[in-house]
Amino acid sequence: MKIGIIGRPQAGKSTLFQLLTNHHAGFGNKIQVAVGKVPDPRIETLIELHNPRKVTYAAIDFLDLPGFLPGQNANGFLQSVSDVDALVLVVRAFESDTVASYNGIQPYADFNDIQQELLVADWSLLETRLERIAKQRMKNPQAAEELGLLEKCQAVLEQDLPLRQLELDEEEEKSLRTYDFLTRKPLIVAVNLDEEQMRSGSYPQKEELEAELSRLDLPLITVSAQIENEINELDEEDARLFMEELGLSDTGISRLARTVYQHLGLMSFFTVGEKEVRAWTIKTGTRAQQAAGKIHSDIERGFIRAEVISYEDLLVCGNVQAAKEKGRFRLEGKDYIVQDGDIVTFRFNV
Ligand SMILES: Nc1nc2c(ncn2[C@@H]2O[C@H](COP(=O)(O)OP(=O)(O)O)[C@@H](O)[C@H]2O)c(=O)[nH]1
Ligand SMILES: [Mg+2]
Repeated sequence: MKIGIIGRPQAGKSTLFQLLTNHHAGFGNKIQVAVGKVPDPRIETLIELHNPRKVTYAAIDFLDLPGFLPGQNANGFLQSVSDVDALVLVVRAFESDTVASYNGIQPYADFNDIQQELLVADWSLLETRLERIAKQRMKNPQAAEELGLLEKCQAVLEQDLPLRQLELDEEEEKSLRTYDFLTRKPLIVAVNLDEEQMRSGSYPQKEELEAELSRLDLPLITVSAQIENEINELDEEDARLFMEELGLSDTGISRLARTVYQHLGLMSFFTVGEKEVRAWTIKTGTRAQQAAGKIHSDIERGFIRAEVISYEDLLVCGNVQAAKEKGRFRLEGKDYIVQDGDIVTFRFNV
């Protein structure tokens, strides 16, 4: 999974990128890519239970993008990242005498402006497509169907709403994906706060921003990218105390990862053993045989059954063997819908 970090210059994108990936973002306009490990307390417990030689967390690729400016062609700007699965839009709320602000401290206005620019980009993309299709209509029987779909998009954009708002069936969803509309991509807004705002829980334009995001059904998280980077440098006990004092119950990456998973309908199952404890990311509703394919196509092809213990049952029983003895162990077929936290062993034959 790939997530692009966008926003105005000096919003704190690179600082957030560093927080998420522990990777120092360079200067300049180069796009940087690094992996962020998805924290999961369940893995910590599985490590204690199995003492594995290797641990693999779920991971998200983050892209640190150059600051986005008004008047810039959003489509051109984001073309290089059209394959991202979601966007995180960083808006600045933090006050600073030393860091010049792009346009004052107005997170709601920043969100709105950028959203408008993305809508304009989708408009122009839509117009190009419509023209092309109008020309093809005589020759191409599929064009009529596509035209219908694009007209649905048009109706949404005409109301100044993002294409995310459009409800589509699976078939339409698939054909729309090839267009790479920007406002169709899942979007998470991250407001970057300073220490004072983190403590007080208030920042400029908070009410407007919250109201607008809830109207659009978009998730909002607050981070304090710089402070949380500083916390990362502390030893565990000091970090815990500092976070407690700030009223932070969880790290920035935990909060963001949780929001991403929820919003994109993702979940994790685990494989465990002495060799490796590992988290695997799947879409909610994935069948056991498909889930096996995450690990290896051979396991999917030669799938016989899945041996499943729920995470809670494993905790209660202490280990896999005990769970088996207590009958907290299930044999599931290929159509079993894998559940969040399932500990799975696949039996297969190739
Ligand atoms: N005071 C303060 N400075 C911050 C905060 N977050 C980022 N900065 C600083 O703001 C400047 C711009 O941040 P950067 O992450 O490079 O912004 P980008 O242009 O969006 O990538 C840097 O000097 C950061 O150290 C914050 O929460 N408080
Ligand atoms: Mg930057």
